[in-house]
Amino acid sequence: MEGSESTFPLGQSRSAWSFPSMPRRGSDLLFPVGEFRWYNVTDRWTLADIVPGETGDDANRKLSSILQFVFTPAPGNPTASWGGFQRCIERYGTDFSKKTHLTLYVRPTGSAFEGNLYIDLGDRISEDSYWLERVGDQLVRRANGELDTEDVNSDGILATTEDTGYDNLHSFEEPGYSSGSNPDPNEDDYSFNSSDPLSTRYDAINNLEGNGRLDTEDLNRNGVLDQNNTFFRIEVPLNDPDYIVSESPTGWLLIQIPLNDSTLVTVPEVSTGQPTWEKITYARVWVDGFTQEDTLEFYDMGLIGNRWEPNRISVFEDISVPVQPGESFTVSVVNNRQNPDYMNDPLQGSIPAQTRTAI
Ligand SMILES: [Ca+2]
Ligand SMILES: [Ca+2]
Ligand SMILES: [Ca+2]
Ligand SMILES: [Ca+2]
Repeated sequence: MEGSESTFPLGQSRSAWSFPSMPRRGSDLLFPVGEFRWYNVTDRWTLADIVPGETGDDANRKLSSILQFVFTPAPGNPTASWGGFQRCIERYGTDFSKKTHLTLYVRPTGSAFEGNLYIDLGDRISEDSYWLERVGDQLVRRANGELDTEDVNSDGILATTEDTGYDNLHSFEEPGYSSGSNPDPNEDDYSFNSSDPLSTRYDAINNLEGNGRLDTEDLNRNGVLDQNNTFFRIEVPLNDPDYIVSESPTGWLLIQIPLNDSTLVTVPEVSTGQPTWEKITYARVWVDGFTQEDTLEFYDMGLIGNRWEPNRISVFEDISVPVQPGESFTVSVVNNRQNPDYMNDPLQGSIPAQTRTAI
């Protein structure tokens, strides 16, 4: 039964994700947004660092797809403060009804262990994102109820004049601009230089002006700012052994959550309708509960299921032991990565075939 899982990756490329909308009902005072950034680190981890016992050909090759998320909670109310990132998975929705688990490798540091990690999945997640907007003299990270887009002529194509950030102003048009002392008044210029020191290297990597992309809040490209919420919320426990499948010496956790776990998978108050797994359009990854700046790293985040359909199992009336009330038979998938105690078929001849037990 190895290799029979089908996986839908949520994606771990920086550019696949955008600024998030507010994940809870509430005011910015009660639930203040923090500062955050996300980006790919390419020279830090190998597969063997992440997956205990990995010995394949690529085990010691550096991975290029680790998604690192740094969150700095708001100083006034750090543990209530939130941050995250979100995306459209598939603009008309994709069917997860055959999926059974959320799976991800995650590596928390510091106060992230005590924080909360959530993954929201649904047909509708508000597109009205929190971005650093000029309000009078101040720059405020907030959502404004309007569709913010660089695509001023709505043709879906990036014109050279459109790569301005959501303020629709080039830096030299922003209030207070001075080429020497204030070159980016609205603080939305993209920059990345791999030779910069780590402490500042990623500070402007999520900024939208000059990033070479046509950015828009209209993630599903339907021409409007969708503000409805109909989604499932999956709480990802970072310290509950019931859900931690493996832990590497370098601190990477493999966590799997059954989608039918009613404790961790809920429909939150902010959701206005009953979501369905048959149509998932958006994903939002977010945190709260941090007490200070800390980091979460992600690898292989996705939905898994297996190709057997539980309801197609039939009972051989004559030869089987009758199924007792409360008993059920389910088919699940094992592999040597996510089930470290599972061994492949023994070497031929080591066990007489007729005594083998099906796994
Ligand atoms: Ca907006
Ligand atoms: Ca700008
Ligand atoms: Ca842009
Ligand atoms: Ca839209």
